[in-house]
Amino acid sequence: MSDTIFGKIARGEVPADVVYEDDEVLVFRDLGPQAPVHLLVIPRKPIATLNDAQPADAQLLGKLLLAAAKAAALTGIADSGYRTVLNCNAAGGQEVFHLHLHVLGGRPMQWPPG
Ligand code: DGP
Repeated sequence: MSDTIFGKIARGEVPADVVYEDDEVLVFRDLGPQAPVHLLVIPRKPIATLNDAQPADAQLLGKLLLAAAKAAALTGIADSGYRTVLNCNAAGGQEVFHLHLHVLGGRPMQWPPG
């Protein structure tokens, strides 16, 4: 896959407001927040879309969810509640082709999403 802005953030080449990181996962605040708390959870490993994830990535995908919950707790939205969103490809609304989970909280969420 080609490099993306999230690849640069993962490598520390572009700054981000990081709220959690470990060897495999990075969580930082979205530049254009759609809620009072809007986080992005990315694997350091570049995977373009969910369609590109392989069975060997299963543990890493689980770690993204665990990191989302940890970051929700760290930013104070775990108990009130939050939404995770994973956009895949054009019709799914994906703009950055480095797999990422959105974590949105700090306000009530509507259903269905647009
Ligand atoms: P998606 O549409 O699912 O690919 O979401 C991409 C998100 O990434 C979008 O909410 C805006 C955010 N974003 C784009 N560029 C940057 C950036 O350079 N830094 C940060 N923190 N967020 C970015």
